[in-house]
Amino acid sequence: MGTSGREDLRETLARATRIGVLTGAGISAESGVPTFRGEDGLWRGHPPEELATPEAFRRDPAFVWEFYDWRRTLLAGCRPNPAHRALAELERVKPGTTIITQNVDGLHQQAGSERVIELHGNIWRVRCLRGCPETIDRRAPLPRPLPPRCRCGALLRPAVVWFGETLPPRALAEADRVARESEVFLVIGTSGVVEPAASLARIAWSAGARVVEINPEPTPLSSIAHDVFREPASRVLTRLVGGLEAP
Ligand code: BJW
Repeated sequence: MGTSGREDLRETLARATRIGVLTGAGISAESGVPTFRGEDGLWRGHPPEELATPEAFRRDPAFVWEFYDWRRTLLAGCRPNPAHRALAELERVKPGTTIITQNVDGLHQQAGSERVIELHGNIWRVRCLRGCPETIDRRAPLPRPLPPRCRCGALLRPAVVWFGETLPPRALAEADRVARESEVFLVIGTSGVVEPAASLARIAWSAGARVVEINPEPTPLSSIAHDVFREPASRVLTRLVGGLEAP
């Protein structure tokens, strides 16, 4: 970790009132959720870039739904891990903490975090391609056969953001504001290759935040990080957050 010559990170965190946190698939890895670009990221030999696209869905909606059905089933058995819980605790002692997550698994909210911006949607929600309001309970098993259809007859799709699609404008605007206003910006468990999420770390850095990367592997964002922890998120976060006290 590169904190030599700098104020201890825990002291900076203790003093900070606005803390931004960008999370990616790596924070859920210790809950048993496969990451996208790791060795376990392939589904039936397909990388997510091939499945998480509107083109793939247009070509074969049943196939894409099988992928999401498999992930929903897997996620139903996953629970928040100590890293999710440490961030919920951070928000409790530092109410100016906001999580910006690329994850669609809802584990931050399950851990008790309340200020969570979901950049890429949520896998438990579905939406009608014709624009009807939500028609399937978030966690209910999908009706068979796949692909599921809305009562209006149109296809339903997962309410997530695929490549080439724009992010929810309010979520992105809010995330941009958080990045600009943060004194400390934690970048946790993301490969930092998917835009515009990755740029939020650069925005925070340009605006003067102390950027902290927590990831066992180097990423394109490592070069802007003031502090780098090459360890699993749960280990670092329990250490960093433990003992912080509410002002
Ligand atoms: C641990 C750990 C442990 C492991 N502890 N760490 C500018 C330049 C070039 C291209 C673009 C650009 N702007 C936009 C684009 C196009 C595109 C893009 O970014 N492409 C790049 C890949 C090149 N972006 C988009 O299309 C976005 N839309 C958009 O910008 O609209 C406007 C526009 C469109 C077209 C052109 C220009 C503008 C939409 C992006 C949507 C991403 N969607 C997905 C799927 C979501 C639904 C689903 O879940 O199925 O989001 S793809 C997938 O990647 C998912 C993730 O959220 C996202 C990021 O992945 P993440 O979280 O970083 O995971 P991994 O697996 O990559 O990394 C895990 C990390 O954890 C690793 O580093 C491990 O080391 C680490 N780790 N264990 C800590 N225990």
